[in-house]
Amino acid sequence: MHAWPAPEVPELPGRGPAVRLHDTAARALVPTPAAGPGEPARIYVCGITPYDATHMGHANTYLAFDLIQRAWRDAGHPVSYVQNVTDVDDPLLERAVATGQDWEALAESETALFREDMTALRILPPEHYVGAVESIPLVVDLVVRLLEQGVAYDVDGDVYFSVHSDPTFGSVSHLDGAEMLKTFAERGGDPERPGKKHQLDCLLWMAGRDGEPAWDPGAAGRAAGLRDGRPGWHIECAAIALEHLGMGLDLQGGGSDLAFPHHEMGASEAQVVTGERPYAQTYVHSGMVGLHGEKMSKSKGNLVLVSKLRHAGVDPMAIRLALLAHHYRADWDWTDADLESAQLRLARWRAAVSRPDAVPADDVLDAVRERIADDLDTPGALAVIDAWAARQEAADAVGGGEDVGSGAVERNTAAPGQISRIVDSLLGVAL
Ligand code: 5CA
Ligand code: ZN
Repeated sequence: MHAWPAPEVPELPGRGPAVRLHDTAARALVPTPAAGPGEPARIYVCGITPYDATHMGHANTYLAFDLIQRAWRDAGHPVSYVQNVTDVDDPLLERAVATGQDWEALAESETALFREDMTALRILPPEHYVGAVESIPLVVDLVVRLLEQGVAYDVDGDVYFSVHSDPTFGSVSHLDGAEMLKTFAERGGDPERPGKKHQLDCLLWMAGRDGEPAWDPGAAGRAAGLRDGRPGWHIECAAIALEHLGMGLDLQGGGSDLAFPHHEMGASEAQVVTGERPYAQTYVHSGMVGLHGEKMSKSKGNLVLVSKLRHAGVDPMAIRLALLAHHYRADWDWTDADLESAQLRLARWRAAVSRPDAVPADDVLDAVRERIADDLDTPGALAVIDAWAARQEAADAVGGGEDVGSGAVERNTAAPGQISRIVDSLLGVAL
């Protein structure tokens, strides 16, 4: 699958500090990537299930992982970035049936819209953008190996993974047994299915259902007893990440709704199949964006869509700034006021950088770098630029600065460009 065009990321002078992020598994801030400057950083971020358009929650999540990569690059790390598209799964097939569309056409058109939204928001694209359907041979290979290891089993033609074959199962999300069961049932799991060895065991391979697409598992798959079918959800991401990044990747990312079961189970599958650990060195989760007190979700339909705002003429950079005003791990509700204050801020910043000279910006770069490296404190980073803009406005108020006498304010011609490059490179906002 192809991704979307990459925005330019201006190089900044010097080098940013090591980035510290909150790791869900460690329950603490940790330095990322573990390797020193110059060493590559490997990141896998869970992609969309393309049955509806990009909403503010998606945008907020992909923005968080875009900012991490900008900060890593600024700290001297080349980045390998992989993202999937869950282009076959229950919710997609159900939506296609409900709306009378062809499921493939639905997946294709929503993925195309997602690419447009990501491009408009200046989100860095993955190096490998990989669909579930095109990854079926990779999934089959892992399922066959898990069957051979005796940690997968058949239930009426479907294949399940024994999650407790991983002795560290549970160490990503730290939920207790009761919370796991409840959350598993809410997020696509089937704890009550008869024939499973343990309620939490998850689907690896689903035999084809009437009227649903199914793929031939190939000779090795058939020899292992697989019927025509399709991948389970968690193994899809494990297979794609192992193929393109390998074990011990620096960061597995997604929204906080993916910590359990998705990232917990994917990690266990990868760790058991390879016999290595950890699957990922850090697990980073963004908060949930809601609307009117409820998590924004395609299934509930309470959506503020990126494309709808764009088509109404809203500047995507204002959308980006509206999201940046919240910490990436916060859960918050989108309101019109978020967008209005972002539009004011964008106009103010643009006015401040569009003059031939401005108050010096020498201390701004270090301050923004320091805020971002501290678990992506974007509200703090915006405050640094706001303070510079306020100094600029105050300088204008004391009289244009033409004559630098007592009480007048120093200006220089480099400052507007410096600020534009910092804001572009580290925050992704084109002024
Ligand atoms: N295809 C799977 C991941 S493999 C999936 O969860 N797709 S999704 O379309 O439902 O979500 C895509 C990404 O957006 C996930 O990282 C998810 O955690 C995130 N996300 C979904 N809803 C919200 C929300 N309301 N706020 C923030 N992030 C969200
Ligand atoms: Zn995933």
